[in-house]
Amino acid sequence: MKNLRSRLGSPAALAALAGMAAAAVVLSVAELAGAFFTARATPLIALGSTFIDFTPPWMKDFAIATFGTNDKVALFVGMGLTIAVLAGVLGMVAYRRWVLGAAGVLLMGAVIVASVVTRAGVKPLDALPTLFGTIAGLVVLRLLTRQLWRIKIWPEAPADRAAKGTERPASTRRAFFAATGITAAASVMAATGGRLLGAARSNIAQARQSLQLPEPATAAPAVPAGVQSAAAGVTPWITPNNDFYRIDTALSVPEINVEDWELRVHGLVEQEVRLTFQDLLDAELIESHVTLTCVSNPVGGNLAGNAKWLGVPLRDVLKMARPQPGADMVLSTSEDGFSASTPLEVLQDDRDAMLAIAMNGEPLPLEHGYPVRMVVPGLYGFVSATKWVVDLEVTRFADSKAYWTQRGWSERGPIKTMARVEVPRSFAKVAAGRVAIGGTAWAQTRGITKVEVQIDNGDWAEATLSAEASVITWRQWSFDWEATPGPHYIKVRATDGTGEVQTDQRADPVPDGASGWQSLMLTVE
Ligand SMILES: Nc1nc2c(c(=O)[nH]1)N[C@H]1C(S)=C(S)[C@@H](COP(=O)(O)O)O[C@H]1N2
Ligand SMILES: [Mo]
Repeated sequence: MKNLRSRLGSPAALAALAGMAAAAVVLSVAELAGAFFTARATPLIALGSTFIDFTPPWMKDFAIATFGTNDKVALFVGMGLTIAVLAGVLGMVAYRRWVLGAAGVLLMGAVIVASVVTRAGVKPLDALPTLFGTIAGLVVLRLLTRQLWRIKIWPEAPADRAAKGTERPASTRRAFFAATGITAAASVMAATGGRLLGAARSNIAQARQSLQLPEPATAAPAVPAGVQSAAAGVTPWITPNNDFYRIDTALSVPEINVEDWELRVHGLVEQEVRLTFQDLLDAELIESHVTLTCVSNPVGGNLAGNAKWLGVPLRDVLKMARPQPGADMVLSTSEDGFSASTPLEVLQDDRDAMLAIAMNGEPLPLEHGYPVRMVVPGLYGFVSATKWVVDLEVTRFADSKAYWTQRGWSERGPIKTMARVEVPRSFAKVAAGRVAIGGTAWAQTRGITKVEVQIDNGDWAEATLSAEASVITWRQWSFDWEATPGPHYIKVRATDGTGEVQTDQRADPVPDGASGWQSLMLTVE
């Protein structure tokens, strides 16, 4: 106990603490100043985004498999720990050799600035918050290490420092802890203040609220009765916006004013086209139910959602631009630098690919692409569903690579046929007797014509399909099972509209989507 206490109070430990306090100052001052600059330019957001951009496919896969849609929280926790360790080391170095420590802090500042200014849509001036933060952090580190030097109870204190200390009033550990505590509290206040100020200065959420949506020229076909699974507890057929899965590389959601939004359609086209948001409002809008699916969705996973989208058909936009012969791909790019490669013909056929401006009767939620995103039936999101879209380049697969393709994922991504069990849950304990099994299946653009359930490696039995709204939406199912006590294994598979049975070949999400049959174990009591 005494040993631990003396260790925690050792100069090295206190110097490490000083380093962490200084790092908190760097980050919080940058956060406070950052309220007046582009949101993506604060150190944590910029560093995290740079890290994401260097994420190899296996790591993205691992992060989503392990943390699901909490992958961003996990990233921030990991970054926080890394920064704390680095800052601790720098604090110890600065205590022994100030010049070296200061150089280390400046180097870290430079790394952050580099990561800030290389973000898409960030201006050079956006480096200022990091500069302010680094200077403030240096000052605080200097003050705290000086104070440490003036605590003269350690024989191992650097000799020259101890001598210097005699010129000034000696300090105590207690005073040092007070100073660090005040620094930490001030940092928390500055960071919170920066957050609140940033939110208050941004009026995007309000602008979204007051946006008036036009009526579609072509309303969505009525959803037939009975699309919902007969089994209680299956996911709602329409996914409420708040429950819709969110997958993107954006650590800070792009904030785009509809007045500033513009879409440029260019590349291999006869006529370059520029569209404003008002142009979209004035266009002939369509409305369509479309199920989106993420390529990272594991077998049985929940990275899929179904919504009613309102937007301008992409075939109309492309008609205005008139693609040249030889073009076979459209590279869509978001305001924050993400891109997706979509086959040109998919955007020209009659499948309701669109520039969407509304989701389930509301303007797009900020996290789902406000003000404009792409929605393309039949393709995984990473090659089609660009949120915050601002640029369409008509090009060729041979000439351009999209964001995830550059990182080892496929260049094309048609959605694979998938059946999912939602009730009962895997490893559930259920009572013997009638058990309602139920779930959702999808094979967008082909449709689902059959779902089968297999109990304990017995014969495949047909489930009851719920009504089909269209081939571009998911389809629910249910199955009544007379459950007998004991452990049981359930497997499920779907057949698509072309008659093809879902493959039992297991594949990982990388590079073009998971496959295989979901299988789960239940205990009947
Ligand atoms: N700008 C941008 N758009 C993006 C992404 C992204 O990282 N950035 N991710 C894509 C992926 S991988 C998927 S699965 C869908 C998810 O859309 P959602 O978050 O609205 O469900 O968005 C797509 N559009
Ligand atoms: Mo995705």
